[in-house]
Amino acid sequence: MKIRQALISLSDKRGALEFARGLAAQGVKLLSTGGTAKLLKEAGLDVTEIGDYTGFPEMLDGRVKTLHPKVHGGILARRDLPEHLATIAAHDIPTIDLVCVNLYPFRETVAKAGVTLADAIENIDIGGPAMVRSAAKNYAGVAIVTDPDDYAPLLAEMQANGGALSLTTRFGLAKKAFTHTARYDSAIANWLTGQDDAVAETPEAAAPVPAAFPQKLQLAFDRVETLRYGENPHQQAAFYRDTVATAGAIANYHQLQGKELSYNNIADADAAWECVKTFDTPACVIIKHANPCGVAIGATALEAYDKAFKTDTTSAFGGIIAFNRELDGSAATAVAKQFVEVVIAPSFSSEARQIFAAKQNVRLLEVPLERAYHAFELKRVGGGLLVQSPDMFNVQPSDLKVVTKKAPTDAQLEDLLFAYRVAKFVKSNAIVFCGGGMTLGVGAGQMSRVDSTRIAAIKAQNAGLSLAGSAVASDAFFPFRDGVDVLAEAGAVAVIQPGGSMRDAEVIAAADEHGLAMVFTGARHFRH
Ligand code: 93A
Repeated sequence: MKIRQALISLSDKRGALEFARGLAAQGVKLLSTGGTAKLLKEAGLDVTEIGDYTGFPEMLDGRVKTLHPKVHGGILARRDLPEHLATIAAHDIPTIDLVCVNLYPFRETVAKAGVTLADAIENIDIGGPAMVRSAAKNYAGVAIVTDPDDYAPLLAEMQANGGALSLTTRFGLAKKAFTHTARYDSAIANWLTGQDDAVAETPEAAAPVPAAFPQKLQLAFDRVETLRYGENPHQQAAFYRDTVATAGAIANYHQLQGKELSYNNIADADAAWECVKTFDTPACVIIKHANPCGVAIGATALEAYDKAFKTDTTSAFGGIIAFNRELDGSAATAVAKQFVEVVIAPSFSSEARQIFAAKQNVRLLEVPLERAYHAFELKRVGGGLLVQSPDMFNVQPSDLKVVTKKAPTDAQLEDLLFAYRVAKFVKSNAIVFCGGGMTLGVGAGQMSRVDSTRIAAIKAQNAGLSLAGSAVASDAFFPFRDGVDVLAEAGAVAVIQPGGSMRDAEVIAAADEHGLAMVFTGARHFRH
């Protein structure tokens, strides 16, 4: 289908001129709205203003520009129906074959501090989405362009095809276009439902800060890939990415080599990546079944890996390993000795790439390292959705309160902070023994805290690691003194926990009895 006439109406004018020039060069007639027409005319392009085209001026402060039968008739007429073509001809309506639109910046407007309801309302685009939807509905005869990144490839396709775009291309553009308007309406619905009803009375006053959780939550995700199966082979699965990308998130991965990622791979890679990102010094995290089975910091990636691996050499088999530094040749050599499913790092040196080239099954994921958080965490429950803000508490020395007679030494303090940061990523009830910047024993996912403590101690023993002099973190308070008794017996000398139990006094007394140093953080890290 050859493009003869195009309508261009853009708020985000990035790349507009080059696109319009490219269309004009291929003999396409250009129609455009006020601001866009001005830009194109100033660059010397031959453009018809929409008001001149429809015979109606843009009116009502631009609220009505393109809402006219000459525009929508020219877009919506079915090219395969002679009656439609006769009707538009009778009304002197030429067809519009390409529509290039992006919408008033609603999202950007409401993101501004002190935005008023009136500002927000004026930035609700009506004519734009109407054209986008008209053109997308009639993709059989019209191309709808909503993404500046598509300009260059579309011009190239037209160039190669005598000024035409294929049906497949137009169908792809239509899908994108409906996603564009769906997201736009979601943003409006989310923001408006977050507003207090009282603002309707005084729309010129700054609108209240939108509630984090609007009454109606509209979410939009883009499918990244269909997965072979879900948690188990009899379950279907796919991976979706937030339409508004979170910087530094696992969904931004770039796979350098290896087999297709599985559902469990992605879930574990996320756990590994989120955990390793918390550390400033070189760190390594090894994950199995969503729990860290070894975490360590070191002077280099290699040292961090060696220490993390030592925590639990048995469980590390088939693990997911993440680094917060470039994976260099020496660390790669060490990692490649083990059976590993996925390795994640901000980058891989060429030496590391070569070492893994001999192990093509290992999946290597490069993810840009940034410590941003997504806005919501979601958990599906029967017939509904649980939504929470992410756990952004990252314990600092100033949060700590010493509650025992003994205070931790500086070295113990370092290990306590490390242990608590790891405990945040261990399924509750979490108990994490640490020493010298590495995990020594991890007790995860137990229904009782004392059992988690016992398991963590047993695991350290199995790994041949001594807990004498160790620091230990508990992700939530000890409800009874029994957990403290077990950890002291295992050899721990310092404890970090949130505090806040009815029996804190009993727990602190037990710690003093054992000669332990105990600190409270004031915030717990449940993880389910
Ligand atoms: O105010 S509108 O809802 N009414 C319209 O009829 C209309 N037509 C196009 N907004 C309308 N537009 C929007 O104007 C487009 O979606 C685009 O974002 C913007 C481009 O305006 P200008 O070319 O004047 O900068």
